Amino acid sequence: MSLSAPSQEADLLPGCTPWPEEFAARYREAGYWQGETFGQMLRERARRHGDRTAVVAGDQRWTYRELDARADQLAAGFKALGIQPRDRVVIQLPNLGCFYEVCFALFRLGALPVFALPAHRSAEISSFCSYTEAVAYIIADKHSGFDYRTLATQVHAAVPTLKHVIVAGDAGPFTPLSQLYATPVELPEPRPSDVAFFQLSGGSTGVPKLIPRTHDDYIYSLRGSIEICQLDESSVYLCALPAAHNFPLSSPGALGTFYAGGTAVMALHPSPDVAFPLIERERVTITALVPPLALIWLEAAKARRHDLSSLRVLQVGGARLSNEAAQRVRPMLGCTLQQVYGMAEGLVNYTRLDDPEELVVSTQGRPISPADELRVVDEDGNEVAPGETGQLLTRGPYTIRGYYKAESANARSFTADGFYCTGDLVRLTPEGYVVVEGRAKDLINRGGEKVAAEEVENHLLAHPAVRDAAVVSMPDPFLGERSCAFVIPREVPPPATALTAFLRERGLAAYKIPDRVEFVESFPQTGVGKVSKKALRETLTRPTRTPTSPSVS
Ligand code: OOB
Repeated sequence: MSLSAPSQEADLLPGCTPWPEEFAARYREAGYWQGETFGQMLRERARRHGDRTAVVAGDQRWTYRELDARADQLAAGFKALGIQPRDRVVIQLPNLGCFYEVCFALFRLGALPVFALPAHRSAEISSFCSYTEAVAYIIADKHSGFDYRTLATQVHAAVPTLKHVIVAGDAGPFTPLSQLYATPVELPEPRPSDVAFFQLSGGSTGVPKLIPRTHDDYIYSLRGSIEICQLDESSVYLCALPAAHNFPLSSPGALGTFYAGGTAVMALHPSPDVAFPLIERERVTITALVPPLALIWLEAAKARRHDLSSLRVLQVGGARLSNEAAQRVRPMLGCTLQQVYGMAEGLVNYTRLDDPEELVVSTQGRPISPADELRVVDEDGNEVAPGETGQLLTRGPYTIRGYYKAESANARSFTADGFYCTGDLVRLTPEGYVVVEGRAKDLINRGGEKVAAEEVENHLLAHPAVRDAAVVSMPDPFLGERSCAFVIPREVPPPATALTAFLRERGLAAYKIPDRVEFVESFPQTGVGKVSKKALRETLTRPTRTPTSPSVS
């Protein structure tokens, strides 16, 4: 445990914003940052819980000792390929058993995973790889009917820094992951205060922003989460959401489960068909879902074909869960609901497991840490009266101070005194619990999947028949929100399907393709002459496209 680390400023990865020295010192002194790295954490768990099962994936099971050894072997293999400390490596893997081996191998090497989601396509992946100057891209061969090697061929051609494509499964022309398990080598220990990996921001700008998380800050969020969610070595966590997302990774997620010495079970798909038999077989105790999936699980549980009695906690977050659905969790699934309101930038709020029903059903919880600072402000940045709704600003020991290499976005997303502007409209209850009331940021929350309006608008504007585009949310009973693109055509409007096909061809992830397209002659304006998205939203009455299920895989 190192209490007196030298100035972070000098050490942190260039392009990242350090916590001011005064705050860093305070967080160390309070014991939040304990100077531990992920590599050490796994080593220590392997020593303490060597024979316990760490990961279950399909028919494969790895003990802590095996996970530890495999991470060492893979770190040696990555090093032999030429991957260096601080090199960025984009990971796009479905919920396979090798997911955590790859992560821990890179953590040990000090190389930095960039966590992409399986739903991302060439537009997103090329942008992450070029933005971070990634040297390697790690994929599965195929998943959910999609061949990631084809995507990798495109990305490889487009990004000059990318030296290696590493494939779990049939590698085709690329490097097979299976051949990289080499004899372990000595590796220098990364600094706990340095960046460990990048999460992606749901973001509201044209280009997705990258969130640098340090060993110190992320491990603190794990410790806090484990305590709140009461995990220990008997806990069995089902990873049903995409493993790379912050929620199933760390709230408390699989990494929290490892910290506690429990078992993480991978579900390749979050549907009840896949998840329920796993809950029964592995005696799962806790899992995490986004609201539309929780609705599907509640329906499926009526059939009572599987024994779900081991499940103690169902966490729901990523988007607002209706009070009505919240009330059905215990009667239908026989477990405690925990609402989770978090963000990859840091702050995570949980309802507590012993909270009264009223708070669990109607709030999104309270922060992990006593050191989390929350301010609710009006449009001028002044604090609102207690209980009033305003934008949530936050700062604390596991909330970043800036995005990676994004000076102008940082000037907008962070206040001068380092508060992150969440873009969420919230109110605080007298107990200090957060209720999410809406959003000030230009984003569509499609059942937990975040769609930045500007990103989709920029792609639409690239179509020769489009003069202007504005993407807005429309309410949806299942996903909470879907997206609608209002388009001003240059002359004759193209068929809506031609526009959506165009977006797909540009390599945009399926969940970002507008659910509905409306052609208009002009956009309504606000008083200051900006497009009034509020007025556009109000013109929407009924959905026209057949609803699709959420693409969470
Ligand atoms: C989680 O993280 P992100 O980074 O994908 O998205 C963060 C945003 C929040 O700013 C908020 O707008 C929305 O997602 N959100 C919720 C919510 N949880 C997240 N809105 C309403 N109710 C909720 N319960 O989504 C995330 C990260 C860690 C844990 C859980 C969720």
